[in-house]
Amino acid sequence: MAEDKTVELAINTIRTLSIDAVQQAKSGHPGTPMALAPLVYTIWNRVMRFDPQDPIWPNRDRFVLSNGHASMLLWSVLHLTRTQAVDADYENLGHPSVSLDDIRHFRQLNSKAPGHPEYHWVSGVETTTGPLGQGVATSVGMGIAQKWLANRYNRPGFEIFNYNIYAVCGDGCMMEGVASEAASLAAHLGLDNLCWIYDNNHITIEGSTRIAFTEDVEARFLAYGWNVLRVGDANDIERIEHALDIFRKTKERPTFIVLDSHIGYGAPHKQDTAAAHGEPLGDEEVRLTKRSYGWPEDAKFLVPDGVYEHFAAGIGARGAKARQEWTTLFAAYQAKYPELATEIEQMQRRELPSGWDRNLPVFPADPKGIAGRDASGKVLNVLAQNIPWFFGGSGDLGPSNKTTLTYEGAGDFEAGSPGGKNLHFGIREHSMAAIVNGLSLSKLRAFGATFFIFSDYARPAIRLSALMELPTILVFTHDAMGDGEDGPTHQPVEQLASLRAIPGLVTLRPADANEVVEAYRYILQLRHEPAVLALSRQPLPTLNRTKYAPASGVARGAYVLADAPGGNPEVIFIASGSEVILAVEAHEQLAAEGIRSRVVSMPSWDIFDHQTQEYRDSVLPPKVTARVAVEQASTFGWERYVGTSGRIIGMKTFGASAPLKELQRHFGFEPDHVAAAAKEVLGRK
Ligand SMILES: Cc1ncc(C[n+]2csc(CCOP(=O)(O)OP(=O)(O)O)c2C)c(N)n1
Ligand SMILES: [Mg+2]
Repeated sequence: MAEDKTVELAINTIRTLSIDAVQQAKSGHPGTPMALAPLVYTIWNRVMRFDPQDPIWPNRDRFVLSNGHASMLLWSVLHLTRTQAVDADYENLGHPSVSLDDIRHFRQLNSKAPGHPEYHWVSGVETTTGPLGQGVATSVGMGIAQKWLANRYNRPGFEIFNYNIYAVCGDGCMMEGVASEAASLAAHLGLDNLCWIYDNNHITIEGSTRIAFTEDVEARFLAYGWNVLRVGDANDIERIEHALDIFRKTKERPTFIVLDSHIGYGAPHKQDTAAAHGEPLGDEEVRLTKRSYGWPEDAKFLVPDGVYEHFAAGIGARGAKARQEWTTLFAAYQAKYPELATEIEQMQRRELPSGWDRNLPVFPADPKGIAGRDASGKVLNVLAQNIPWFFGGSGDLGPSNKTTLTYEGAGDFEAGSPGGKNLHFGIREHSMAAIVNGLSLSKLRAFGATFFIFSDYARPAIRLSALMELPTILVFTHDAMGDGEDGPTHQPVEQLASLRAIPGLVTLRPADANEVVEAYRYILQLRHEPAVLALSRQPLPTLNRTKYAPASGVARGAYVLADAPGGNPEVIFIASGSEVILAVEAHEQLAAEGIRSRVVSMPSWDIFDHQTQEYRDSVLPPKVTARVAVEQASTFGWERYVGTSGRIIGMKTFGASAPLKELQRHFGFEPDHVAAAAKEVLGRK
């Protein structure tokens, strides 16, 4: 009985902390934490193997709050379990991740209880959520990661990786397409380490789900091939625990638990209404709600005696024991399998193994050249052999993206072969990018691939990689009008500008095969930034690097590729990707006419912008204002480099369906046109 009382007290503490925090902030979402407190209590205190003392222990179970608006659930439980804070260097900081003071300052600047769960800002958050559907989709990447890690590292008697992933979601997540994509793949891959719990409360912001969402969600998940369970009362923690137990015993299928709940549970006037979703309850309703819980009506941010101790005795004790057992096991593993243990440690710290860049190709000068995607394919195959935990795949475009790992033993990742290094995402670009995030959050080095135009289908998850500071890699091919006849639906125009606008995302568009190699060399060394590669479909001449500057300049974002005599140009060409060769040809033409020009290859704006002022001025001397930028993409933003008196040869419309040569002529991507633009800015027409 006393135990029951404490359980109730613990659950009501989660509820009332959530209510008080939202009320104090005058903003936030109280209703769902009130309804799901028993669920979160059960997962955390009874089931999860998670040690609050070490929230980054590699074999911990993962908890994802996909309905991120219910963040107060997470702040409450991280606080009550006294989960510790860890910094970006993976050091334990010796203080709690979320203090009661943080909760009092919910949604205020610098509080560790922000509006939505933010990985990297709050220890114990496994992934950033808020854009609905992302959390569950990301959890599929975590499930794939666990399978891959177990396959590579577990040995008889050494279950180094056997963790599970719990993801909580709501009607919004269920409506979002990205969740459907991910659910379909999760079942195909038989991810029995994955459990989604669906908060079936029939309420979203506009009211009852009757207005827009009347499908049979259970039938849908059955059809995907999930193990579908139902708990009819969100307050019945025994049934919840039982369902979670069935999940852990179910093999070869992910589990989907439908949980019938009442949003705003216990609020006499707001329960089961949309008003409970995203508004403070109001002082009077707060009092009445607390009365219904048997809580002191005027107490605020109250953690009753015994509640911290109750969590310490539950998840605290269970988690500490599990971690200590694992640590002992890992020490024995280290003695027996030192090389594998070293890999695990390097991976956890996002380090690269020694020799990671050996055998990277060097491409000889060749006027015919090689396509960016082909050079990329060669590099990927070398890197995947040098770095065991580097792998990925495409959204059904492997043969076009040239991302297939073809070396002996690379293999396909499938339910029956979880050690394969070729992932097949199917035609699901959005969830592909979210899954790559999940793999990266699990410390694997992962890439996804598709046509550049379909980066738009992946963009929300790419944005989250940047927000989370994850070193993910997206390989986008067919970066401009190279696929000519496919026409404007397949020709990217605004994609480069739009990706360049994402803070912290490294965007690279290499000019030839050796720039592709250097781009990968740069990207692989990133630990906290995602990168996007835009690669050509068509062959690009491989520049003669004895005549022109070495491709290692890529690491500075932009570099002087060809210069005027004495480094004293009258006019500067700036170009990226397939247009660099146009600038080089224009430069040679002008030289023959006695006009002094410089060619700057600029594969990456963001890398260049992070160089010293001195370096940037040496590449683009401020006194040389005659400048021409050439890029087969939206002209948007190039003014920053060419200034008000420069010229931009780019796209102001969509493309068209025609052979590439004709398109290049039509849109002005020809050396003569580029040279003429230079004369124009010099006033020498
Ligand atoms: C992609 C996306 N679209 C819209 C929103 C805005 N939004 C936040 S919560 C919400 C309603 C969610 O309903 P549900 O998942 O059922 O949550 P509940 O109110 O039941 O907790 C919406 C539309 C969002 N966060 N993400
Ligand atoms: Mg709902």
